[in-house]
Amino acid sequence: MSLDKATIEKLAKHCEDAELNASEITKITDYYPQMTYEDAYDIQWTARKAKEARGHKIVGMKMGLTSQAKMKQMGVPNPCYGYLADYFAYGDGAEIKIDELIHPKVEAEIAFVLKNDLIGPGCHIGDVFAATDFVMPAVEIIDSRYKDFKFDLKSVIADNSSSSRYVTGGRMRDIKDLDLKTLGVVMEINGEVVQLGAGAAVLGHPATAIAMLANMLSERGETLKAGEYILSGAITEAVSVKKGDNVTVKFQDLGSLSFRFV
Ligand code: 0L1
Ligand code: MG
Repeated sequence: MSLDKATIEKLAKHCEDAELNASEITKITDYYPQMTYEDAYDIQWTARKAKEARGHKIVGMKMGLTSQAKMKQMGVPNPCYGYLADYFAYGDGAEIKIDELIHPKVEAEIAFVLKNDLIGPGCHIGDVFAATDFVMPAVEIIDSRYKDFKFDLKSVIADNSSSSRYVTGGRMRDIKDLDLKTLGVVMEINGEVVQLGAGAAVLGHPATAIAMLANMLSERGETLKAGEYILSGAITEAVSVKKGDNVTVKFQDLGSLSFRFV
């Protein structure tokens, strides 16, 4: 049985208030075990519309849980998606206020910017190559609103797939000039290497995640739009950070970006 409109709206506000106030909540399936995946995305889209109604712009999308290892670790069957609001965005050299977040973690990703809309279903990696304007480095800062990052897939979808901030920098490149599958990434925190990875960690190739996102969105009659900034999924494991930490991520062929938590 799925949730009624009033409950969807109540839960959207509950999750969004937790994000805005940096306050922990417990996973919502504890109280609504009957909720469906459609309910979970309804909650996410309701909170998204509330942000837009308050004047925020939605600047892009993210794919989450895109590594087989993470799906297995979380015991979830599929990746999930979320949206990126204007105030999530930071540039190279940024100072990010940690007090606005609960228990942030950082993960290295490749961002795609499209020159054409991508419309599912049936979208494949070739469509993504043809529609991509450029790719560039990104670091996503995830911050589940759930206590101790403990959730199930429905709860995390309702919580905008833990989306909270992202930092972008480095070099824009044509996707056709790169081998994103073998592209290496080194993450350092306070000068110490904490994670290494390659693009293949993202569903075998980061462009596969973008095709999957277009197909998932088509289930709601939505599309990926030209100009949107799209995070394709984590290349590295997510690493917890604290106030004062300096994060630098070096991307093969794409340059590097740095920022710190204050
Ligand atoms: O971006 C991600 O891969 C994270 C998605 C949500 C799950 C989590 O918070 O770890
Ligand atoms: Mg991510």
